[in-house]
Amino acid sequence: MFSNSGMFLNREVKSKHISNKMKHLFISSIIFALMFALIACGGGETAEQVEEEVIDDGVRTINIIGTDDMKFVVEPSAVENDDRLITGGQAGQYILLEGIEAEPGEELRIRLTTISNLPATAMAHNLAIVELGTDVDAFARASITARDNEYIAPDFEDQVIVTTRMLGNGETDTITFTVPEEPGEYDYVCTFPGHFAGGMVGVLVVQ
Ligand SMILES: [Cu+2]
Repeated sequence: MFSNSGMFLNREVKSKHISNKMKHLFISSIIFALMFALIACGGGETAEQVEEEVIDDGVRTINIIGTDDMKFVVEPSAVENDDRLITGGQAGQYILLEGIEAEPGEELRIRLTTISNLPATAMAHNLAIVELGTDVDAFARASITARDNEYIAPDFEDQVIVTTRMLGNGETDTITFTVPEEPGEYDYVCTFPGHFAGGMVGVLVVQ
């Protein structure tokens, strides 16, 4: 009983202390806002605005994650924000990404991140988009022995439109490129050994 009432007392004292603190914060924030307004009136951009411009340059950006299930996936929010993603249902907390629709000549940015519990020697991902008509199965098979070339078979290099680096857990690579003008279905694939066979593949639909 005694300890209970003690606790209540303590809480009351505490809340008074907090409300004083809040008042102080409130006044401080008004002063801060006034100062900020004065600075803003002086013209020029704030650091925050400049940073935003660098990140948000208008280029459509797709954040893709490579998983230990050997799948390309995206966050559910990415699907909500971009109706040109072709998806294939739930993959744990993510959505399976089966393809990307794009306009001919569109500027596109793909940011691939690997999330894995395994070392990079056992689990790494890339995303390589190839020309129309490429035998993607042959490309993937030939790339198995191309470890020194980030698992991109040299014989197929001229058929690769663009590729990310090979990425281990926690690594990210961003590629920005111009979508081909010729409409069609361009395959993209992860060339880490076994991953194409495991379903790490998709299609860039240009139309
Ligand atoms: Cu992979």
